[in-house]
Amino acid sequence: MTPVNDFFWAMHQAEVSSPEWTEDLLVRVTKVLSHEPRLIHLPEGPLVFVGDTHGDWEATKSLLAQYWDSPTTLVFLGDYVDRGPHQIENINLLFELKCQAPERIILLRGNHEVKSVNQRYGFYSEVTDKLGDFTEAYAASFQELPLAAVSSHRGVFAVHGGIAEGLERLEEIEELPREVELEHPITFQLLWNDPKENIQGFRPNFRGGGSRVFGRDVTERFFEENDLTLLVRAHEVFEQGYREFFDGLVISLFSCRHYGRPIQGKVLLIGSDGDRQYFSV
Ligand SMILES: [Mn+2]
Repeated sequence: MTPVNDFFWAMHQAEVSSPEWTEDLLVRVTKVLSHEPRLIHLPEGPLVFVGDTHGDWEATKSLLAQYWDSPTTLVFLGDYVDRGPHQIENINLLFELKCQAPERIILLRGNHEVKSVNQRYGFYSEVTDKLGDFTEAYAASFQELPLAAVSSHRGVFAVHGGIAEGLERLEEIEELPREVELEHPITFQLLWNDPKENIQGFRPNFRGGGSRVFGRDVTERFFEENDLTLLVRAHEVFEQGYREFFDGLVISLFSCRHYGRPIQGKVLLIGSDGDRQYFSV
């Protein structure tokens, strides 16, 4: 395990969200993320997958207290900011850990790690009010976040939204550009699409903007083409913190504890041998 200093356990809200610290942090994390591939290959040890946290800093701290000292790799599926009560604290804490132990914690990009979305859903006003002129620096760091992860020996694919129409092979993700906005249609779908029961193929999604819902048939075809058995994704709120689609081929996670109403946030632990367990946040 990578030792981590006591910094974040003792950290107070004022420190984690100070302009001085943020300025230095965003330079450091942007550099670290710029060296990561677009598709992360996960190690063979246990994996903890975390869904949307949306500014629930307390949930993130609780997860870290539970799992940081265990031999797991933490895979966060995106949507760290917007909506919740402590967005700056949440993203800054995760970014600091990414700098300290880049192999231990994987931060995938969600559809809320995007400038135009942050302008609409609260993050930019929180940044401007509390920190000052940091919106461009956050946007520069967000465009470096990897898009997806794969555990080859377990056949697990992880991405914020889901599979994308037009994407045949996982390796194609490695060539997707680093963009402030999600202009590439495959990138956009990876971060915005949703699974849907009882449909065939890809269909238009009510979320708009070129997003789609995908059915079981195209999921199975993508799995076969890429030697996969499971898709772990986030992006949708469920009261119990998770939902399984297509008889367990797709697992959707939501890991913050409120969304205008109380939610039972969940994370998913997948062991080295592929066994799965849900835990409360
Ligand atoms: Mn989302």
